Amino acid sequence: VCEYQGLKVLRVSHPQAEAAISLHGGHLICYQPTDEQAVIWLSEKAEFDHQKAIRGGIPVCWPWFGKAAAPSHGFARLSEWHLQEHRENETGVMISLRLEDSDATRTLWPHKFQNLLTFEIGRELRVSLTTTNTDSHHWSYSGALHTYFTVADIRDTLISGMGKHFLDSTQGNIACEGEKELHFSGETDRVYTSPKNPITIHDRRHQRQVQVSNEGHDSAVIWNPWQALSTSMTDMADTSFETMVCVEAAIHEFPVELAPGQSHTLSTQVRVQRN
Ligand code: TA6
Repeated sequence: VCEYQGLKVLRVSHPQAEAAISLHGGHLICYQPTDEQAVIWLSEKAEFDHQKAIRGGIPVCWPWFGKAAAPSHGFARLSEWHLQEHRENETGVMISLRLEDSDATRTLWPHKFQNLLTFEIGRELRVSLTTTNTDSHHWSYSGALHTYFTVADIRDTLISGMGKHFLDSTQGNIACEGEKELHFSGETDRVYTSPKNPITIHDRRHQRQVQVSNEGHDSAVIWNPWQALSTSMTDMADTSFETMVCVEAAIHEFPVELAPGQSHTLSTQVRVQRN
């Protein structure tokens, strides 16, 4: 554990990969398999502040997605997580973090819970969020593993495998049917409602494909803010939209309902393949 701009960060250095995880937010901020370029994007203007979510990495949006309530995308990405377990072997490192309800979380959301967030870091990356209802009544939640991926050039990147049906957040969430491949030429904010595995990011200029396989989700969100929105955000450089795309494992359409004692796992797995 080291201090990075006032936040506690776990640094992982293993023959298979390097990574860094901030306890603020339970937020993976860097992942790079050995002999490969960075896979996860972090904004050069990211703010490392206990009151804010980090721009880039893998924000944990929980127990709601988007602006359903305040704070936007829930409180998990603003909370301090605790180290639960750490193991390693020749294939990689496993780190799990824990977040439980507190007076602060119950003011925002009146339920008892336990979240275990597990990172398996090696040639591939797997992130799993297991949510358990530790209360005496049913409750439901939604959310996302809101992964920001690095691409060489968004205009030379395409995505496949996300299905055709989506809700377009740039047009008031109207239901649309798209093509099998998504190319980028403007602001894109879509909730794909029947995604398959894997979703593939074809990063042509890096001559690689990044495969994203999600479980425990009902949707895949794909987001690029493009120029105007990037410029309006204090934690993004004006042109940094050119080197990122979010492909998210989301619980969006059908909130997960948990009875007391029940658990559910949302996960995303990331694998890089060279052309
Ligand atoms: O996942 C896409 C999205 O919900 C967009 O609508 C956009 O607002 C983005 O997430 C980032 O949200 P944030 O609260 O981190 O600024």
